[in-house]
Amino acid sequence: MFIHSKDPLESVGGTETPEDVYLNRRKWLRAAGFAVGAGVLGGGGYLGWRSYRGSDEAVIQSGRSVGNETVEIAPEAPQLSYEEQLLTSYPATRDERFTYGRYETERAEAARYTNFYEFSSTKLTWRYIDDFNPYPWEITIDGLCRNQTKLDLADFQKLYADDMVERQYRHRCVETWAMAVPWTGVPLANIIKAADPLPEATHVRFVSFMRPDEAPQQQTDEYPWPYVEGMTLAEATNELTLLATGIYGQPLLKQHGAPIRTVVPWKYGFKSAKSIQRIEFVNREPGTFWTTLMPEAYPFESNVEPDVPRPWPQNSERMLGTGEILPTQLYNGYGDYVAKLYPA
Ligand SMILES: Nc1nc2c(c(=O)[nH]1)N[C@H]1C(S)=C(S)[C@@H](COP(=O)(O)O)O[C@H]1N2
Ligand SMILES: [Mo]
Repeated sequence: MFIHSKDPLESVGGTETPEDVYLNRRKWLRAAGFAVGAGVLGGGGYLGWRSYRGSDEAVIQSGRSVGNETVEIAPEAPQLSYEEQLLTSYPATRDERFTYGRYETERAEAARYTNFYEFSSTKLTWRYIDDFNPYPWEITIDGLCRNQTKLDLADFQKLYADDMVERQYRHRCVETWAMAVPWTGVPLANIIKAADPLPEATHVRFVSFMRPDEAPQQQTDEYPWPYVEGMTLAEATNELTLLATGIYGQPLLKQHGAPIRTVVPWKYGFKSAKSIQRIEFVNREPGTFWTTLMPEAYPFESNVEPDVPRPWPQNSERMLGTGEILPTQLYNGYGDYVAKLYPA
């Protein structure tokens, strides 16, 4: 029997129900290692928002009145901390077009069974992730595009505040486990549009971080670090593809790929790279982490296809938590959105 040394949700986050958004925010900040409350803010300075003494919620409301109460702004109030700036994006509006068609996976079940090879090749990556410090974070968008940029994550969230959505998606790992979880993020198509790719750009390449000091498995050369993934430009701009910063209405737990990752729900899970630092437009199919390691099992395209063994059978899947076995659907059930990308 395995004895857990701590709660997987502790690696950032809490166990509250959605009603406790206020508490959630405080807990997330604490779990992320940040003191909560007035006087400990600062270090931000990106947005010039003001905070109030004694009310995080007021901080999040950024200078407007809260409920019926008018709250006074302290004259020299400190600015929002970096993490508090990130929290202002939650919760995002739910995109009601997407439903699971099955039970939502419990937050703790998803959090304690994750693939994140930078930290461990077991599923208990939350036990190996304490040294990972994803804040602050910069993301570079470059390669074959007209508007190359380097964006701080808090600035990114501010820039795309109106595009942030919550979507309930099914997730299918090639190992045949599956889950159904709500992601918060921005459709990648919006970011690609802003980058304005050149006509010769055919693919998008996603590069995760390289920090051997924080990620134990990056100290070995068993794997081709950093983790790299890729998609065609058409796949990357499909409306399903998200650049996600959150899960279950909160910023991503570290083990889910904090602070920013892709979510590509019609492909096997490994196509959704975690903790991305660079998005690059290229003019050929890029080499990827898993294709480099095992090309037969993990070809570049890797759509969910129940009739194609990879190399083990892929026609059924096991839900995290409940253990329920369900039949696997072509494109993970997202054919209405993506079948057009793959004409027979
Ligand atoms: N950087 C990085 N991204 C990664 C992985 C990884 O090991 N490293 N594992 C992938 C695999 S195999 C899956 S199934 C999903 C799992 O996402 P989750 O752990 O948040 O459920 O992340 C993918 N993204
Ligand atoms: Mo996976």
